[in-house]
Amino acid sequence: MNKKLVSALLCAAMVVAPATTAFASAEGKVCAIVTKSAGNPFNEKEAEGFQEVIEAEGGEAIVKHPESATADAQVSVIQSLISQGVDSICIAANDVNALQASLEDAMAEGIKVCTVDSTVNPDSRMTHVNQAGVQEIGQALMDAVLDITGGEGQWAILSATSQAANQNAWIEAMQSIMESDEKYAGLELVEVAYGDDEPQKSTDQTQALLQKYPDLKVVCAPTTVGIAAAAKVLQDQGSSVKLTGLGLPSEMAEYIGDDDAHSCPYMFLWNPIDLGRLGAYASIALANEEITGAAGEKFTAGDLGEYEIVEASDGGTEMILGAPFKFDPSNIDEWKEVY
Ligand code: RAM
Repeated sequence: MNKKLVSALLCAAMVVAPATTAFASAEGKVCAIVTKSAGNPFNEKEAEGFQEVIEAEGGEAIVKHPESATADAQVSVIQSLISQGVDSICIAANDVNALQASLEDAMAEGIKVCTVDSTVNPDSRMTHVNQAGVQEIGQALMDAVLDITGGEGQWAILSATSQAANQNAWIEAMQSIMESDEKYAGLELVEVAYGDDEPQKSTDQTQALLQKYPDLKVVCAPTTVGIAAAAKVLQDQGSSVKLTGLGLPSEMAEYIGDDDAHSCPYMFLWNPIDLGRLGAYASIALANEEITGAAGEKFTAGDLGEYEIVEASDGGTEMILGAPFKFDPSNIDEWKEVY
């Protein structure tokens, strides 16, 4: 009898074994991604990577692009996801603090919450999937401004929304880098303008900057929507003002060049599809309780490899996809086909 029981248990263990080794699978899980807003190709690519991984791992992916890049629009999406009883929410937040009550409600219901791209305060998330280190992005952009201005003169920032945690963190990093070293002393940041990640508003804001500051040398737009709008304004007008920032190669290829005919000598970004993929793997690992979001935990993100959760500068935790990548005339044609 005992022998039979033992062999039955062994058989059961063998049947169960593949399921446990495939512990990272999303089978039976409903995993949601909430982006900043609809109509932004960066967000669409991020969601595409997320959906691909969740579905490949056997789960159900829900993709939500709120109509506008506001916290209110995201709160109502979060509330409906809570009532649907999803297993996880991965969100690119439009505000650091305004989502706290709804994300805490979600976590109280057992829904695993992580942020991607743009984070919330540490109490409102389990961990953050960051595209690159804040300091690294700030440094790359600040050095680009220094280089493209020729070391001195006026420059302006064209950002996304004034509440965007990611853009605000990068802008703060740029400002503190600028103040920390004498080599930036000749640079004057004249304004931080906000195009709200809307093409028309970003276009209007660029035109306003050109009118207000006739001596402006460089615009730095740390947003893919802003940089694409500004590139078109500057290039169409044959302006001598140059542009850098964070842009999608597919949208920026026609504006990248070293001569007067092109508005942007070079810019940076990371792979938004991989960012969504990493968000999906993190969501699956959280939903399976393989990780809790604590610093020091490690997990395997499919073919992206192993990631470690580390302390973030806001007191919460994060994982970092990689370093920002530079796009210039030498590589833009190759990358414009990819994302
Ligand atoms: C825009 C969004 C996004 C940001 C990129 C660089 O598409 O604001 O949050 O990461 O730019």
